[in-house]
Amino acid sequence: MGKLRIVVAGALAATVLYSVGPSAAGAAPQLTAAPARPATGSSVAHLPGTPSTDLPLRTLARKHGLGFGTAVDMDVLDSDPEYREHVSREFSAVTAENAMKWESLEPTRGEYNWGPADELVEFARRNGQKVHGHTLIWHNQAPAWLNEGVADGSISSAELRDIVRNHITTVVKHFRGKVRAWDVVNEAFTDGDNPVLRDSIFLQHLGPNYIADALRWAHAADPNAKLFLNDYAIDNINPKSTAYYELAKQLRKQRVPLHGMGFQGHLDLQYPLPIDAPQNLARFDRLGLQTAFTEVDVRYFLPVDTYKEAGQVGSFNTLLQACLLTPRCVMFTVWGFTDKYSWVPGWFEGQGGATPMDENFQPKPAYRGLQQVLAVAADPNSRRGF
Ligand code: 9MR
Repeated sequence: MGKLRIVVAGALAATVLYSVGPSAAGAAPQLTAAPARPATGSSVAHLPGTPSTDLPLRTLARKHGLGFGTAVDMDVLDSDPEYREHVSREFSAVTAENAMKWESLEPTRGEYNWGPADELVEFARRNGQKVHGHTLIWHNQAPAWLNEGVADGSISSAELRDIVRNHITTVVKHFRGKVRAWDVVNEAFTDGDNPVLRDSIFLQHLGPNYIADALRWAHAADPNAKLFLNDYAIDNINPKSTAYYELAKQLRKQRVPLHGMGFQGHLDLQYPLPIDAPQNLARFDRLGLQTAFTEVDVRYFLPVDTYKEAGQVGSFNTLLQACLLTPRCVMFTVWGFTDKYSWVPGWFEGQGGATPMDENFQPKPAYRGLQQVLAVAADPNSRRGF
């Protein structure tokens, strides 16, 4: 009777021994004590001669030179010590889920509230994490005073331009040297077959060059920060990602300081998997841009079953593999790591389960899948000889 050693990760990190019963030649060994879940889901066997997979995501990502990040909810960081511990242990990058958005930083005109954003920056410094800045210009979560002022005409187009330049300059300077990269403009294009620049107050009043201007202003405020555009539904090759590709090509040609393209990666199992993500990222890579998955989650209609669980593993891994296959893909960030705190159930009725850990911070198969890929994938900068 053999022994199969299975290390169960979790609060206790207990080592559990399951006896393996006698089996007919060629048949799979039978576990005489069945684990609570199938072994592929909750447990990781460390077998001699194989890489160790049960390590924090940040540790596994490091050998690829990849930052592994999460969005951070500052209220939760303050109130839930378990959440805090997981953020510091698992991740080498953090993105403020809301705290660096314009309405959070400047709720009243001219009065900045730096508190929660500064707290995240300090938390990241203490934990050896890099901060991904999100976001300078976005049609959502702009402050009410700005939207109202533009709508009632009390803010003119010329004044809006000054306000935008001032906002970008103030924020980027405040975090100079502390924020690795900025999503300078978020979600600039519309969806559908013929994407165009979104009809935001920025397009309406500043014209289509507002994107180039925003990048130049941000660059002047912190010449070392990497400047990204960022959007959803551009993970595969489609009209919207192609619109970004054309824009990026044009901006690079004009020597506008654009350094990276962010692919949010909000996937939903009811839609086709973006299997051509590697090819999509490759074309941005060839423009000399960094790439990153910036907000990955994979939602589905509850309750979960094994089909959905499997689909979720495949979806996370498809994006992670695309990143690892792309030389300049620098970061893979999940938009929340525990189902205890995820934006999904509040926005999509009946859907959830979108993150790699369950509501008790237990790793789901999706988490194990990410570990597997990170642990076993060859380092692209070594040993790739044919
Ligand atoms: O997760 C964020 C949620 O807490 C906010 O209520 C919401 C408001 O717009 O924004 C969510 O984050 C979004 C991100 O900033 C940009 N891409 C889409 C994300 C999910 O909506």
